[in-house]
Amino acid sequence: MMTRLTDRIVEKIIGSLDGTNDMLTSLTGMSILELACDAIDITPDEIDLDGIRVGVVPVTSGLGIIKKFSESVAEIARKLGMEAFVTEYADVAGLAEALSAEVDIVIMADDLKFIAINISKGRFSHNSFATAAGYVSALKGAAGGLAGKDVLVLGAGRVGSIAAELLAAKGACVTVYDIDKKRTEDLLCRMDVKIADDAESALSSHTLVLNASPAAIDGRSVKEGTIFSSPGLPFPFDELGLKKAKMVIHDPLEIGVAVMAVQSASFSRLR
Ligand code: 2YJ
Repeated sequence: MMTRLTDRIVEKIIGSLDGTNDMLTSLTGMSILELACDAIDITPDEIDLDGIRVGVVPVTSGLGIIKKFSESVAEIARKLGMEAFVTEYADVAGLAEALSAEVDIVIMADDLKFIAINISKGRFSHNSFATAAGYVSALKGAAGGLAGKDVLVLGAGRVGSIAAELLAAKGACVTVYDIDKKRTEDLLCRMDVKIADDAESALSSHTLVLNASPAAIDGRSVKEGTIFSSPGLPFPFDELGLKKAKMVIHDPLEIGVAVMAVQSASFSRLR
């Protein structure tokens, strides 16, 4: 299942970017730029974002345009030091407009894919990978490293399965839960992870959780002091869960877009 952002969620992003950056810095020890770089295994001084031009193209297909989505994406790119604008036209005309303006990166999303294309290199970044990598880095920062630590991944969809792989590569001992057993079996064939039988007991035995599931989290199962890195939408926590958690890292768009934009820039702008 893929969760679609709503007008209401996106509406608040632009005005709260500085707050999001402060929140991320205090929770993870990294600003959004540092976090995005860490997610692709570079440091900010290894990349030149100066003067990078980003065109964000609104897309009307499927369920159509989400109000302020493109403008939020552009604003996130600006916060990273890039020059970004939303094209006046949508769809193919918008893409042509961005290309005519000689942008370095085009960002666009329909209901299935959300990508950033590095025009000069013809390579593209996926929001699913970027979101997984960003939230794994955030968890690493918040937990003070992941090597040898037990981490629970909730949800083995696109983001969850990539996150499981990245966590295992960082030396974490990964347990995955998904209600769909076919998904977890697929993961087992591909990587060294444990599969949990039920979410409740898995939650009650973990204090590091990467939540990439759209399901609600019952606070009664949450272990006191848990750090949640939680891209999952809608916001899954109840009051009790929030009280017991030591930290909840969550945002609707910023981390994923920041990693996607920096990764796209890295294809042509590494120093
Ligand atoms: O241009 C627009 O305003 C819309 N076409 C944006 C659609 C945004 N797409 C989504 O929210 C989908 N869930 C895609 C996310 C896929 C990657 N994780």
